[in-house]
Amino acid sequence: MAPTRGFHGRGRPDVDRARLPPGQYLTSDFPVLSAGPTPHTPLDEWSFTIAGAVGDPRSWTWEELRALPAESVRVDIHCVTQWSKFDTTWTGVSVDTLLDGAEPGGDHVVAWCDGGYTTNLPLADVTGGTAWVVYEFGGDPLEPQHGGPARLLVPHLYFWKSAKWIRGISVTERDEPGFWETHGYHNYGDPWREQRYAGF
Ligand SMILES: Nc1nc2c(c(=O)[nH]1)N[C@H]1C(S)=C(S)[C@@H](COP(=O)(O)O)O[C@H]1N2
Ligand SMILES: [Mo]
Repeated sequence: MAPTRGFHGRGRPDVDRARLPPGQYLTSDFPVLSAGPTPHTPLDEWSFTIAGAVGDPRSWTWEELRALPAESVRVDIHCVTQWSKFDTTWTGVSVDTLLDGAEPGGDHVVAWCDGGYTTNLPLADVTGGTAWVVYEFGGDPLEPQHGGPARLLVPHLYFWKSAKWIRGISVTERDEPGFWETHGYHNYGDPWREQRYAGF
């Protein structure tokens, strides 16, 4: 009789360990990590702005953002507190689409949010099909606790870079560390290099 491989032993043999960055464990939950209360900006007061060091700043209302070409992606996400979640599905607008025609005049960006949270990234890490402003998770509107109405999604970096309640992206000529980056987290945050904290 052929043994049934894997499903009765310890561990999670159905999981592709190669997709799990060092020091991470897999969860099927979706933990909520917020440094402050969940903001509730009415959609008719909401806008999204590309500004800072750009030749042509631009802004969209909620309706206008929703009318932009949307993309759906399936990605793994990795939190610095060591949980990873595989195969999360999101829908939103590529940052490439938002930056199209804005003429960035710097190599860095700061994402800013309702509630005051900020996070900094190299421009190269939000362009080239690597980042989205998403408003759906798992086919449903993004829940407020997870960043709804819209959040940044930058799945190749630790999840603190995926700013919830995002309202805009400022292009900057100099790298300007954001909230967690000035509170001891690594400036870049590559989960595959375990760039969790500054100085490590
Ligand atoms: N505006 C805002 N965005 C944020 C945060 C926050 O506190 N405020 N926390 C960050 C951190 S540390 C993580 S791990 C993820 C958590 O997202 P989740 O609550 O949807 O799991 O959001 C990131 N984006
Ligand atoms: Mo986090």
